[in-house]
Amino acid sequence: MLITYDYAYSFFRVGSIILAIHDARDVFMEAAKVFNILEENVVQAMEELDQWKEQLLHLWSLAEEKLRQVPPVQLYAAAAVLVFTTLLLLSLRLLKRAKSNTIVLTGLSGAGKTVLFYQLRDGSIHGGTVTSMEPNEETFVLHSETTEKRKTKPVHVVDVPGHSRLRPKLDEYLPRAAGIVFVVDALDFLPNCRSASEYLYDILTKGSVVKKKIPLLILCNKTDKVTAHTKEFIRRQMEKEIDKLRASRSAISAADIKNEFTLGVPGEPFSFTQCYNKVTTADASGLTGEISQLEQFIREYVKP
Ligand SMILES: Nc1nc2c(ncn2[C@@H]2O[C@H](COP(=O)(O)OP(=O)(O)O)[C@@H](O)[C@H]2O)c(=O)[nH]1
Ligand SMILES: [Mg+2]
Repeated sequence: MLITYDYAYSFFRVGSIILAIHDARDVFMEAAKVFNILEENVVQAMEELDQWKEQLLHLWSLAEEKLRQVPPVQLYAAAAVLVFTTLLLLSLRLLKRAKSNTIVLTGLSGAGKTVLFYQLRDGSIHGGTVTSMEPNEETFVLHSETTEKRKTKPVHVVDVPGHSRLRPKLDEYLPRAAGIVFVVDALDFLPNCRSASEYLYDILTKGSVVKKKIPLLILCNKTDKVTAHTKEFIRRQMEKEIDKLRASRSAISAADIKNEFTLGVPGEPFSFTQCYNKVTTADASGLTGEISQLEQFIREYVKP
């Protein structure tokens, strides 16, 4: 872009400004070196500094002269392009470094995490599922995006088994997560409501989740079956269950401070809207591949 502009607005003039700015920068680099010498020999350094000052002034007058020859419009255009490109490059670099692309799939065993993992990766389920005892993790471009022409950013998906012995594993992944997907079995929901709510409560009160405000999606899976509960029902039931948990947990917390944060507003019935992080609900069917709401959540927090 800089080169195009340069060419459009007579190459050598703008080029000479950049050269002048570049040379002026060298002076600062040298000044930094001079600072080192300063510690050993102050007097000598002062002399050198004076020399550099002279050269700087000379360069400045040179640059001023050159700048005066260039029409103001060209000057502004060149300056604007320079500032704009620098800012753009800087912000791109910062964004790249800061953004995580990890999505953590969690929830009780049998909720359908592993099936969802394969649907996201392959768009199909490998011949049946195995009861995994190790977290399944991989970085890939979502299957539904593999046919797109434009380049998309790969997502690092971790499927952490819900087995209670493996729950400490979750602590390794949560701090790095861009988003958490809490998978709930909508078919067999009621018998598991309490344990699912306890698990969710533990996640929502973790310091790493609260401080970083990691968004969480409650994904009601297995909606291909007509007897599956609705996401509204599941949300309400879990809110009620967490409300009960809140009372019992705060009663024992004096002896066993396990949860780093408390949830909700004291004296008010618990609602997910009171959470520090954003909690939303969605439907899915890992079995039939209806995972568009899940993919939407992923792409909201892991930009393509
Ligand atoms: N009907 C139905 N069954 C599902 C669905 N997703 C998973 N299952 C079944 O639920 C069981 C547990 O799935 P799995 O992915 O292993 O659960 P995980 O323990 O959370 O990883 C398997 O028998 C799957 O076939 C779904 O969307 N619909
Ligand atoms: Mg699994």
